[in-house]
Amino acid sequence: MDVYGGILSPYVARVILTARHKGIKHKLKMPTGGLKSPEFLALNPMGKIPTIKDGSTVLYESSVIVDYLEAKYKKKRIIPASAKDAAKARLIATVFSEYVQGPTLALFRQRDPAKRDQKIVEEKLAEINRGLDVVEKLLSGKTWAAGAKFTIADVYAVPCWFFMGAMLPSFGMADPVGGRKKLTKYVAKVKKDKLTATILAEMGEAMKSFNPGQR
Ligand SMILES: N[C@@H](CCC(=O)N[C@@H](CS)C(=O)NCC(=O)O)C(=O)O
Repeated sequence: MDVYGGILSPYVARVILTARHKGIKHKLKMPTGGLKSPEFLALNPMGKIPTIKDGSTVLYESSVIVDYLEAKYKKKRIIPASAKDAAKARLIATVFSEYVQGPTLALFRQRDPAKRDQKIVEEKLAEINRGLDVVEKLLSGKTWAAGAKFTIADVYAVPCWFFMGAMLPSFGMADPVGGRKKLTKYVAKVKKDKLTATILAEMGEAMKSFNPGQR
């Protein structure tokens, strides 16, 4: 399977975490002509990453790709079997994505302290804190986000955590975990586990050479 994208994208990281967890052979690469080249637009009319090519199957949108991989590769499932547990895992994933990652990435436009709109910054930080309070209620308090097993909740939470850790301290949120007990335990697990620690390190490396000012 070809995965088009770079590891720094949280959406690409979801796909890579799923593929690695399931042991799916894949190659991660940026589209040679760029995201808006006619060749790449023929694969993904949105011109975004991640996009995958798996034999004759071409797909885009990280949530769709993750669902496809889960349906195709039945081993090491990331969606729990029971309706209730599956919904719980998806709920944690959605809260991370919509209510924590969304406002975290929105702060990216405010990264220059000289041009920063402090009102927007405060609004986004408050949104993130409200999202994290919900996360704290939903977290299992066990090994992984939704329970004893790695699930879709972790696939969404880990890239989100990367951006929180990388960005929020420069906005005055020195410790995004903020004393939340289950989140503290969860972040420690994610930093220690081989699969998740590896992707966090890779995203960190990619961040070092990312220079948006040059784009
Ligand atoms: N909803 C999409 C979002 C993908 C997305 O926004 N990817 C960014 C990289 S982080 C991208 O390709 N941006 C390039 C562009 O929009 O032109 C998904 O979940 O896959």
